[in-house]
Amino acid sequence: RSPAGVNEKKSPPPAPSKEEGPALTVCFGSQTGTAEQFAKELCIDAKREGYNARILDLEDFEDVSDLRGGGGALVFAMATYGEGEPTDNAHGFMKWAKKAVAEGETPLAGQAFAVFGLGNTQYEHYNAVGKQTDALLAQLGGERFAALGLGDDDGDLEGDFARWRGTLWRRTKKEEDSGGETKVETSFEVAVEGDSEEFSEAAALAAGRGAESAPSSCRFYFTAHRLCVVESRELRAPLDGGSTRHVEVSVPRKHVEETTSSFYEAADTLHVLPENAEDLVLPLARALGFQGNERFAVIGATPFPSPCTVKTALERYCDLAGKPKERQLRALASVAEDSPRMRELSEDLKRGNWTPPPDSSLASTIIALADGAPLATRETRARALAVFLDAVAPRLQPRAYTISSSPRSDPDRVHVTCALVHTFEDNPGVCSGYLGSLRAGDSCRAFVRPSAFRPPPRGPLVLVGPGTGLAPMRAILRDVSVGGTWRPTRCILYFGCKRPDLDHLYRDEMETWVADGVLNKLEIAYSRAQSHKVYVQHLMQRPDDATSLCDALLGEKGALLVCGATQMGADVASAIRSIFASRLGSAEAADEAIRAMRAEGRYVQELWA
Ligand code: 2AM
Repeated sequence: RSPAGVNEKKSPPPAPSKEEGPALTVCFGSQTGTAEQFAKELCIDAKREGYNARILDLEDFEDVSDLRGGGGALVFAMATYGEGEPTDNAHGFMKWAKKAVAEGETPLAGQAFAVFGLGNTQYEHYNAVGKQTDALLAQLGGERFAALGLGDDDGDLEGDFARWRGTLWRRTKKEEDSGGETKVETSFEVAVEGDSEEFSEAAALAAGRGAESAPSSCRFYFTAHRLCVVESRELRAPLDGGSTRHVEVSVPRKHVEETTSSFYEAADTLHVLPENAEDLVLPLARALGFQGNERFAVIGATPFPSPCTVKTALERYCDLAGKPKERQLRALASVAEDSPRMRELSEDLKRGNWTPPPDSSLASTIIALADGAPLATRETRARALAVFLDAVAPRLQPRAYTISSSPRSDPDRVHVTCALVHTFEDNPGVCSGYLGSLRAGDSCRAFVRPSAFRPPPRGPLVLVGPGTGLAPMRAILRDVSVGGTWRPTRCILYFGCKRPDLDHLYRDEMETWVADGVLNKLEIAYSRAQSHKVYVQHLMQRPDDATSLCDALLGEKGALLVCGATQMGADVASAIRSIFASRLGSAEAADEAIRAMRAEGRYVQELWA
């Protein structure tokens, strides 16, 4: 997977001295927190190597002096988001870099840099941002001291990162020999009420720190709204164990009354903050030496709101569901040395004798290791908690759902259509189906992020949304049905599902749209209603469909919206290409027409792996 054509490896930045090391800045572009976590780890590595390292959230980037400050090397951890876009916090930086390159400037002349990109090979624009950053920094005059690293979240992202990270530093023999005995560094400590005299003062300080002092990647812990679930119903027949739920949550009253700014827009994403189940959190708290109801305050950083109880922190801010990683257990073992189980584990880890138990999560592994007895003592539990919260558990990330309603048709409700892979009941404690597990009367913490899924307001609209890819199409059609923002000259919908009696989502609503003239053409591909598969792209290629698609998209310059699985998106793209090629006479002309549609915002996709 290593990229072709990267420059040969140069020597790393100036050799560090142990006292006041040379400066090094680790920058990150992170959407869900993984790149940020990698950046933190790189920073810890760099300090160990003797650098005077600091972290720069690219959200805080203003101009080149932010990168030049200290004069040392730059290391970037850059995630690619959506359709090959930078993460929200990296937009400003990427814009600056592209502009400087376009103007022929070299503000980073001689600056040592290295880039690690986080991406997913399931997406068309694999690691686009990591690759772009690497190229831009070189064009700005920077000198690469390590080859571009690319991590694949569809494969082994952690492993890719570990291998790249290993090539970054020139390690001395002595440090290699120490075999990971180094003290775990954390970016904060905690004061536990009753254990520490510092608690009151720390609690007052922590309570005074709001969202603005939190890293941008977890500000949502402070700013999310508490929303009430008003409705939750199943959209599929209970025939094959699958579940797709229609969930409606309330819009905060203030936004319903203030009609000038709506709380959300059709097809935006609702980010829901999941919570871990109590029956997982309490045994974990006990494993760390707590009951759960003890209050603590974070000292020195603002990773999440505190003071809070141990139970709240484990419920809301810790991702407990991932597979346990060696690095996480090594960190925990270093602070729970009193526990014979942890000493044993530590030895096993050192000898490379440890493999994660099959089907276990981080939490269940730790609970099993504790086996009913706490891993930390009263004296060590505050440190164990700080290490667990900062160096072991990743921050729990919001789950994004495409909104399937419009503020014009549904001003006081946000609708989402969510497919559940596992139901909450099957897999208690794991949050994959958190929103779908909630019922009317429950509440959840959530916030809205704008999406790029904004078709032009006029002209013909061709909507292709099989399965839950229907969600943004429904949002737009509900808007059209009340004469909202979108007033297309006509609407064509291609929907796909397995069978009419099984998973034809919102069937009644679709029929009403047809009857009311909101939809001028509705085509449904039932993939499993006959002996061979029929998909949306097959229907689109029938001669009459191909003609009307060319008329709408080429003749009348309409927009094509595609939402659903990546493979479907790729198949639809090649169907469109061949339809256009027949009409326009060549594949080149078809490609040119597709390029023009993309450039004019008339070919919009939202695809997921
Ligand atoms: P299948 O599960 O029978 O293969 C929603 O998931 C619908 O999209 C299902 O009917 C599913 O069919 C279909 N689907 C699966 N892969 C597809 C693809 N590559 N292109 C279009 N539709 C696809």
